[in-house]
Amino acid sequence: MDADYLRFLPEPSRPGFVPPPGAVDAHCHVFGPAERFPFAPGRRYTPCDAARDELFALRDFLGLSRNVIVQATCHGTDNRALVDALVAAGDRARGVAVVDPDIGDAELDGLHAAGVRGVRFNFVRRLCGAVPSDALLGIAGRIERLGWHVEVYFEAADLIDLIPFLMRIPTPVVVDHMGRPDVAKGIDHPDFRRFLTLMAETDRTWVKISGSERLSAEGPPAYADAVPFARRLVERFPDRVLWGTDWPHPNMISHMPDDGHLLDLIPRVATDRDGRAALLIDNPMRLYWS
Ligand code: 0GY
Repeated sequence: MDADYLRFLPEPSRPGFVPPPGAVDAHCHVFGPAERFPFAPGRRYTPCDAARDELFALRDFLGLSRNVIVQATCHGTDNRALVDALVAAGDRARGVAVVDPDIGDAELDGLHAAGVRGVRFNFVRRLCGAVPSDALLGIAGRIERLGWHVEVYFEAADLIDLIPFLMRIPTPVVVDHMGRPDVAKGIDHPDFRRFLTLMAETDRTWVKISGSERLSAEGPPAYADAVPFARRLVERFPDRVLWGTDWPHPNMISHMPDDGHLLDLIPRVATDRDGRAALLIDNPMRLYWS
């Protein structure tokens, strides 16, 4: 089966930035291997195999300690590859699953035992079909007892329509990839300001400082046009930001990012030691491990 886009770099460069001990990559995926964990029949893209042991090798190479593995659309609601990775990682990984609205409590309990701590709702139209909001709210209500959160992925221009829905979610909400701003529009564009307002007004909203490589038009290695967005979020909401590589970078067509370069963005977006400790350790440990 051929993948639709580039394979991840097997040998990223060694970053100049040395993460503090205990640092968490809070957004990454495992894909397949397809022979063992087939991709979803209705998927919108076919990824390259990116197995758990390759993820763990990257974690160790970059000097990171833990992973948060997020279910991606290409595996649909079949969380077996995710669970396999979580079990293999032991306490060094947590997961975010995608589940069907009619999932039973026993299955949710099983996911919890494996290390799942959240469910993901995806509103990016090119990636998956829409699920009715009542069904999603039903899931959100059912996971509350487990102390889980909801992770949401959307494009910045769609936030305005999603806000009433987000307000009805009873759990913490984690927003992927900085709310996917259009960086060409600049940091003062109303779409990004709307997201900052949401963050300011709802202290249960968290954000992933990830995806600079997909948002940037200027490209590698500096991704200079995406950095101000990340820095603004880190400066304004130091205790609700999480950082992740997004390895193995699904759907990256322009180029395949070097994870060493992505690590070197960290001191540019979190410019002091306390901010980096919050971003890389304290915040993810509080959300996923407590
Ligand atoms: C994208 C990127 C991603 C895809 C997914 O669930 C997914 O398929 O998350 C990503 O990992 O950031 O926008 O195509």
